[in-house]
Amino acid sequence: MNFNARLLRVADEAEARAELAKVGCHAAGINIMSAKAVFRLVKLENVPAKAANLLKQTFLAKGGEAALARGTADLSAAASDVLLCGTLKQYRLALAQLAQQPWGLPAVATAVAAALAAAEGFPERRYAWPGRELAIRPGRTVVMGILNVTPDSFSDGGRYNVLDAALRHAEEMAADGADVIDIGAESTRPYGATAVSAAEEMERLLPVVERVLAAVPLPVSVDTYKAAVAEEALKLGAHLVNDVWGLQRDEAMAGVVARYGVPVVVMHNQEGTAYAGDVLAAVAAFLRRSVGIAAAAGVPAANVIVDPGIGFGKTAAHNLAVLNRLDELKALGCPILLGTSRKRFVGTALGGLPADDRVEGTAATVACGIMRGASIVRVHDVKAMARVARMTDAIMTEAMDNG
Ligand code: HH2
Repeated sequence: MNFNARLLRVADEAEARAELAKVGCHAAGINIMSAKAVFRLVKLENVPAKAANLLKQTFLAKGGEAALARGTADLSAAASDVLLCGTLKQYRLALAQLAQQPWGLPAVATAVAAALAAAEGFPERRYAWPGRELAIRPGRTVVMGILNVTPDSFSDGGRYNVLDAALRHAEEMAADGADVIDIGAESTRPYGATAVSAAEEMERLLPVVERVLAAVPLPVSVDTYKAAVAEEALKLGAHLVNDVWGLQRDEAMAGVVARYGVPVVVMHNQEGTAYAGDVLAAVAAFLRRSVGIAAAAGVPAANVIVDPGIGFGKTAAHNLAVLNRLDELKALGCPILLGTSRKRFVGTALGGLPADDRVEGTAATVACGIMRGASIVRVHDVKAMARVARMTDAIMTEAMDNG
């Protein structure tokens, strides 16, 4: 007899409960054991040494662990990053105690509890407008189709042709399985993009927004970081704002989003590709700031979607790290949007393929991104990527009917 020993992977407590049920545990047993079946590592930055030491004692007492930098125990270091290790059960016991301790530990407990809760998934979101809706939920990835109205995106010249081509493209994406259309009029490409004025951006964007809203029964998102442009598009009836500067470029943007009560994508961005430390830590810190700016302006938490900004202020290696570790951003408690479509790092990873030959590479990023926690994928090749998304959803849910 070899007992057929296998290693199981459980992503969260719900999956642990399912495995306990398969063993045949009693319902009461499942309640007792599920939190012991999920192990988590939580990283904290810059915890003052006294607090870090007490954190370590508390976690050790519960059978967990807290790894600290050398020099923390003898207080020769002022502060330490901390790697907390434990089962959910050990966290619950430790956090209950930290809540009653000094030196800022209650705030540590609150932050850790929030990150752990977020890792269990965000509540399903359903945005509804007359005649259109958008649901963001586990197991059914949202496909956002890209509609560019930069002068070079449709090469056949005059204004009527540009509008007409844009409209046909939007209709085609809707027929191909897009759930939302993202319309942008300023190329945000980090290499060789020219900034346009708000007036020029509006002139390109608004007629297309208007026509698409009238002809395509899908929610429309506007890709702009300028509050004035977003506001004019929202007045026309656009449904979402996609800000590639995470509400941190134009300080009027958060107020506009709050006033119109629309969902907003906040994307990480920076000038240059230098990071003082870990790229994911920087992306998470930036997005946390964006979430805070949204909250302070009165945007409900349920209207915020985060995006790591693949290709923005990142080298090819950074992009791969962000994609492979995308699930770290779940700690923010928001759905994650991923924009990898045809981007340069895909071409680079495949030996230098041009933008029009990156569809398979993009497919790999979409599948892996969904498996790592993306809820929305922003893509050019809607027909192909909707299939990739539906297939990945089917695998992730072990179900064929995710519509
Ligand atoms: N990428 C681009 C533009 N807008 N918005 C979000 N939220 N996330 C992104 O990753 C993102 C975005 C840039 O993509 P690029 O390939 O430069 O142009 P486009 O995709 O507009 O054709």
